[in-house]
Amino acid sequence: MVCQIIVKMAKAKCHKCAEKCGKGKVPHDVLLKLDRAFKDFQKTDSKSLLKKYLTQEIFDKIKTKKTSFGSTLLDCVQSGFENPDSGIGIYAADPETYTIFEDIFNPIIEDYHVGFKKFSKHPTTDWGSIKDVGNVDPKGEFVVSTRVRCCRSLEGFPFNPCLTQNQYTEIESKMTNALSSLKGNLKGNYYPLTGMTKDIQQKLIDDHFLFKEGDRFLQSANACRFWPTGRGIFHNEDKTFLVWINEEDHVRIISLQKGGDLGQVYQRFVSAVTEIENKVTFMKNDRLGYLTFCPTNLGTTIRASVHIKVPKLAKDMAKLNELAEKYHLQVRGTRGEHSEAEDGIYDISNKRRLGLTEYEVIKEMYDGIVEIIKLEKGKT
Ligand code: ADP
Ligand code: DAR
Repeated sequence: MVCQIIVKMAKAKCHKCAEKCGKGKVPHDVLLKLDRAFKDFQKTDSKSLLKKYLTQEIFDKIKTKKTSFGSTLLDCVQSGFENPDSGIGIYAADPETYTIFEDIFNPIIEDYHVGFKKFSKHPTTDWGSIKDVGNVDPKGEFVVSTRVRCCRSLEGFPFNPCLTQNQYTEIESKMTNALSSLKGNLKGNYYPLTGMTKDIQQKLIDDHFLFKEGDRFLQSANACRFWPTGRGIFHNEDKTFLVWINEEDHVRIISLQKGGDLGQVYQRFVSAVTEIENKVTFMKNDRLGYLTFCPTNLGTTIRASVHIKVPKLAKDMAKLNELAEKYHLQVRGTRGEHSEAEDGIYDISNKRRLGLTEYEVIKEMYDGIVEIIKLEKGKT
């Protein structure tokens, strides 16, 4: 009952509800645009999961559906249509899209999270035995830095494409109030993008602390409206604990530091997440765990990564990616996804986030990185 009230409140605020909410049909102009865009998309050589799974049959079955927030299939797939080089190609324009458009979301979720099927259920939270998580590179020979992050969406608010300008500032003030009472090594300050000088913003981005601006995939998904209103970063004194507000998701909680001590980074991460969750209610679904804008981040929403130098393995990138696949890892460039490696530094992290507990995700990453380092050492 409470959930229905919460959804009703969110819908009432959704900017789309003015024109499209309720039981109405998908507007004729949207259907025309969808048909045209899908025909063009089918002609591309896109390798995205959207291309792999959006068959004509599924398209025809779901194109006339609409959520109670007013989101259509176009709101979910337009980024993938406009950017054929997408890896995934679809976002959840609001939380209901995971159900209303399940015919396309479910196969993509099952493929990306390797085997999370339609009737699978995400496990309950289990941080595991934190003290058993160690340093992936105790001698400091390969790992430059280690980072663990998760995504959270505030209960009662839709996702980026449905947010009003006021909702961006509401999310920002709810979060900054909650963060302002953190103590000890989590104590810090909030820095809104509004009013931040370009030099300070660029330095934070270059130092891997702040999210980049103008991501074309997010822009095509209508995720950057009213920018930079409601966007910003909270961080502690030594920038080992960061919180992003209203980038791709409502909240990203991040712990990071130099070196390979995943145990220390994870300890700080778990303390931060549990402290914040005592102050703010986040959207959690019985089957999909924590709900996020992108289906790749569902479940635990955790991405644990190292910036690592593996010059011998990196001589053959196809082989390195194959190795990563074997250990359910993913290789990104130095500045994160859709970037190249600089000075031979690769971002390697767990790929799966859904269908495992928090501890299993961290363990999967730890074991994979230890194996990668062993192979790098053994390479002639
Ligand atoms: P995410 O979705 O986890 O935020 P991105 O690929 O967008 O991932 O990366 C965001 C930022 O985090 C980028 O600047 C990237 O360089 C930085 N980053 C990721 N992993 C690490 C790491 N292990 N050490 C330092 N910075 C990192
Ligand atoms: N750029 C989109 C999203 C991929 C997953 N990364 C996220 N959610 N930041 C793509 O389809 O490539």
